[in-house]
Amino acid sequence: MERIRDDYLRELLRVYFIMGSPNCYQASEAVLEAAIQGGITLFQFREKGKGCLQGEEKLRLAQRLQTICKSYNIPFIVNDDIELALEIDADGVHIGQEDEPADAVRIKIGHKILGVSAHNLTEAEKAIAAGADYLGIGPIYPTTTKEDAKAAQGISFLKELRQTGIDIPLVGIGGITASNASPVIRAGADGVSVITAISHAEDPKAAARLLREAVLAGI
Ligand code: 3NM
Repeated sequence: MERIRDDYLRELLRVYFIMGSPNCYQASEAVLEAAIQGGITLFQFREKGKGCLQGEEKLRLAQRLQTICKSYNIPFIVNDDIELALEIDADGVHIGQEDEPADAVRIKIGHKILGVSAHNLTEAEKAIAAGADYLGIGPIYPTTTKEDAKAAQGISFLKELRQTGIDIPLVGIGGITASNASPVIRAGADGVSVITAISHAEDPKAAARLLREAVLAGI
């Protein structure tokens, strides 16, 4: 497997759905399948928070969701858990600043996709030097989904990164919905990552479709 090309990754980041069982009111499998049918372009398994599955149960859910992604050709990214990503041969991992350093993760995962959350220019430059394929920038808007989320920063940091000449694929995250997605794209993000906007929607398929329309309108 070769390292993913930037132009292909930019397309994958357009509508990036993140979720784990604590985020869903319905079965995670049903939510994921509906989201895919609505037009998400990438999926991240993030089994975190109150009531999250552990061990064997987490592994089984990951495998079931990965099977669904495979059947629709949607790449499957694992949040934080490098061992799980390697065990199931996921397409990539996403790590935060509190996790293992990005350069060590890059060595472990080879050419799998590596996403890193960055909150300032120093973190962004360090992640790029360590071999990140894309950066997650957030929280753009207020969010209650991530317990230790920082203060919302709006689109200013995204703009700053692009004005500095940083060209790496970027995805905005935090409180993003179909109604507020387009400024994120106009500020320089290649796509948006969402949890709640799809996982809590009564109709996750329709929610994904609306989000996709909003993003594509801004490209
Ligand atoms: N990371 P929602 S904000 C997982 O700022 C995550 O790095 C963030 O969930 C960051 O779409 C966030 O429900 C939560 O706001 C995103």
